[in-house]
Amino acid sequence: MTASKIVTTLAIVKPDGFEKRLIGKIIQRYEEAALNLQAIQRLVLTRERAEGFYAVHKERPFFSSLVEFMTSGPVVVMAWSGEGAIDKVRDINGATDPKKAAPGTIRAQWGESIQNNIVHGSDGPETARFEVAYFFPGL
Ligand code: 3AN
Repeated sequence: MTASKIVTTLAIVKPDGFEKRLIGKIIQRYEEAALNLQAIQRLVLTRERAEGFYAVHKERPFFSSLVEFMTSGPVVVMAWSGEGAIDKVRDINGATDPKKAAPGTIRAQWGESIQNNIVHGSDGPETARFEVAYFFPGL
């Protein structure tokens, strides 16, 4: 028997997802994938906190617009754990560009653009560790 590896990942309902009242539906998708909610908080990101979170993108042309968007309204940050949690959340979210996202994914269903794409999910083990600790240092 292979030992299963439980990991924790960070998901965010972005301001567009909050405004569209999708929090319950998004949580339901993750729960249906047998993921376990470890922590959750509703907050409005300050510019500094959003810039720190997206620091890896700071040289990208879309950085200031992304920070502007992420600070434009409330977000819900969540830590989810389970076997393969990082990939599961990304599969449920769908591709960054809603037009390219697989049918039935959150972004295909509700995303409006590459930037306004409803949800965030950590993209790998290192990022997940950084991002979970960024919002939930005790976890
Ligand atoms: P993902 O969130 O799918 O891992 P990343 O990490 O490449 O995508 O990008 C982080 C966030 O930056 C995306 N969720 C999206 O909101 C925004 N973003 C990425 N690429 C672009 C782009 N070309 N134009 C505008 N915003 C973008």
